[in-house]
Amino acid sequence: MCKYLYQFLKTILAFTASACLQAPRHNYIILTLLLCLNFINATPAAAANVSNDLLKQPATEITVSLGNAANELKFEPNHLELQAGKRYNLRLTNPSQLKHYFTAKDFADGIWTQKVEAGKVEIKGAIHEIELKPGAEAEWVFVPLKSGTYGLRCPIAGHTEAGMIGEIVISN
Ligand SMILES: [Cu+2]
Repeated sequence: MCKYLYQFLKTILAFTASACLQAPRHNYIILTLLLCLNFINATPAAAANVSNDLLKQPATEITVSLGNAANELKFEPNHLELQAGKRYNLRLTNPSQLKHYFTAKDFADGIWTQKVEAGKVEIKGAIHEIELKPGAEAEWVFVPLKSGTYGLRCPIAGHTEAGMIGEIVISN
């Protein structure tokens, strides 16, 4: 139903757009239609449900250290247990003198990311890996959606091999 309406509005929009090339004063029609399309094309149901119910839920704080002050190549802790449908604030720190990555692509596909905050910057949308320079910190706020066991690693040359790997389990 919505799809038809969307197609219909798209057709009108295309038609109006060509008409407006000759009559620029009618630009407001395009604006109205665009707003309408945005409304119809709203966030996918899953994300909408997540944002409605969970954004008010206090986030469970977890801290993972990428490397340590002795420059050992490991995640501390290297095993995380999360529950689907809960909101988490994963604090990533890098107390070492080396650059590290938090790379967990399949995990990232199985969660809904609310935001990633680093310094005064806040990033919204899908995130797949985070790079932390020496001394850096970042906060990843998300809700796990898909249960499973996911691999975590730092892909910097030699780091995975040296044991900079981990496991993230999402349970229902
Ligand atoms: Cu590393």
